[in-house]
Amino acid sequence: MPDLQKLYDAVLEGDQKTAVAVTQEALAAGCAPMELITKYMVPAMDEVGRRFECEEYFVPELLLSARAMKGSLVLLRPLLAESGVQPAGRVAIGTVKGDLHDIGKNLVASLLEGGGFEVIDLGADVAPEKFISAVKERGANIVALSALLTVTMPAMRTTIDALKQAGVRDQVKVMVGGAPVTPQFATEIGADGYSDNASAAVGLARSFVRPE
Ligand code: B12
Repeated sequence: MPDLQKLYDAVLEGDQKTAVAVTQEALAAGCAPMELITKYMVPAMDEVGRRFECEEYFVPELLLSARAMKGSLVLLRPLLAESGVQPAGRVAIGTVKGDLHDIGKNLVASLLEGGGFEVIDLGADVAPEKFISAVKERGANIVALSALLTVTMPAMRTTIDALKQAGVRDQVKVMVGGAPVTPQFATEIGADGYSDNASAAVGLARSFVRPE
């Protein structure tokens, strides 16, 4: 069994090569992908955020840690999807306009795929029109919006308003999330649901398609 503390350290130190190597070893030893994410990788990113806040880390360190985390997620993502059940619905997911943070959004997308949803991943910095096209042209019945910056939270409201303007708001359920988002904010902007983590996001999406 590999020393999983090394995975935590590799993400914290932005060492993508080691993060990927330890992930590979852990998977070969039978570790559960979700455990690697929740027990080691997410806590490491939390510590990265803490260091950034107290100015021990700066943007280059954030980028390196994000890159290390993404490197591991490339290996883990298909395995999360494998646990899938019946296709449950089609989710258009993206980080809202102006916001480049996509790690949490990617995690939510992976777990939704794992939960049997078809996922249309629109990426980061997504303009409202792209969500509208995903609903109109690709038949998304759930729209999932992520924001990590307080200054981009208003873009969630703008996106929901744009869905209304385009006449498609009634065809979809909208869920929102990301570190600064609160349940109260979700209600204020007219979203249908909020969750503060990726696995609860799957439960939320299920409640939209099988509401009983
Ligand atoms: C990595 C990181 C970056 C990387 C992003 C790389 C990438 N590809 O994502 C880089 C270096 C690019 C970056 C840039 C910036 N960042 Co930054 N970044 C972070 C950091 C350290 C981690 C974020 C992260 O990935 N967390 C891990 C994931 C797993 O958690 P999560 O995103 O919250 O997602 C979970 C839940 O929220 C939820 N969720 C997320 N989305 C959704 C969506 C739905 C629908 C649902 C239901 C749930 C859900 O589920 C996820 C999994 O459980 C945070 C600090 C922190 N600890 O949050 C700062 C942070 C978000 N960044 C911050 C800042 C200020 C910036 C910059 C402005 C810095 C600068 N001066 O340039 C820029 C902004 C660039 C831009 N326009 O977006 C601030 C934001 C402050 C604020 N309140 O607005 C933070 C909080 C750091 C801080 N404490 O000051 N950043």
